[in-house]
Amino acid sequence: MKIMDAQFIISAVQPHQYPEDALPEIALAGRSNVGKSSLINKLIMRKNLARTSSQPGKTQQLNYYRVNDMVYFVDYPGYGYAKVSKTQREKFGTMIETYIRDRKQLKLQLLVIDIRHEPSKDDQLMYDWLKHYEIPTCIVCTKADKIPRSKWDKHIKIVKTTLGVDPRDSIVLFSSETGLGREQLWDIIMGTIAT
Ligand SMILES: Nc1nc2c(ncn2[C@@H]2O[C@H](COP(=O)(O)OP(=O)(O)OP(=O)(O)O)[C@@H](O)[C@H]2O)c(=O)[nH]1
Ligand SMILES: [Mg+2]
Repeated sequence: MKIMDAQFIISAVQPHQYPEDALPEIALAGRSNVGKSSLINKLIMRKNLARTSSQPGKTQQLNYYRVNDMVYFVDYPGYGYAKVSKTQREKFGTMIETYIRDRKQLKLQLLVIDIRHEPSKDDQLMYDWLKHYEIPTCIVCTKADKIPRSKWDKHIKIVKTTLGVDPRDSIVLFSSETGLGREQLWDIIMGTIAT
């Protein structure tokens, strides 16, 4: 994918702030620090457009990035960060669930998982929500560079069984360090946008 243009658009707190031009949206969910922002930066070949976290758990908005006047990436706040208060957690839950349920432009959800670890309870809850609302999902197992190649298959199997991945959903092995999986993920994204 050739990136001609990539821009940060808005940190949206309320649905009325979401863009109104009806471009397809690809959203990213995952635990705090799993590598969502790094993944966006890698996809769009910009080192630092999506802010990678110095303060985990701080982002409580939906961050919109527009690429090639063609698609938005929507970066969710990371979940599972211990220091976030219960009230904040509930606010987060409501915001995300509303977005997933109501946002017609949401064409594909990327659920980002650290390949090294078994998916958490929050990951499972998120995946169950997505399937409840029938959102096409791609599981992205990132930080692949952190384990030897010989272990990739075994770890992917653990992710698959723990989440109970729907056979219609794809799984991509990714690394924001090496760029592994970048083209494959773009192909999946373009495939969903086209339909
Ligand atoms: N080795 C390696 N490190 C990665 C990879 N992806 C992300 N990281 C590192 O992991 C840390 C967290 O990455 P972020 O992209 O900020 O994670 P995030 O999911 O956006 O975090 P929140 O915004 O807090 O939810 C950073 O130090 C990244 O450099 C990867 O594929 N490989
Ligand atoms: Mg981030």
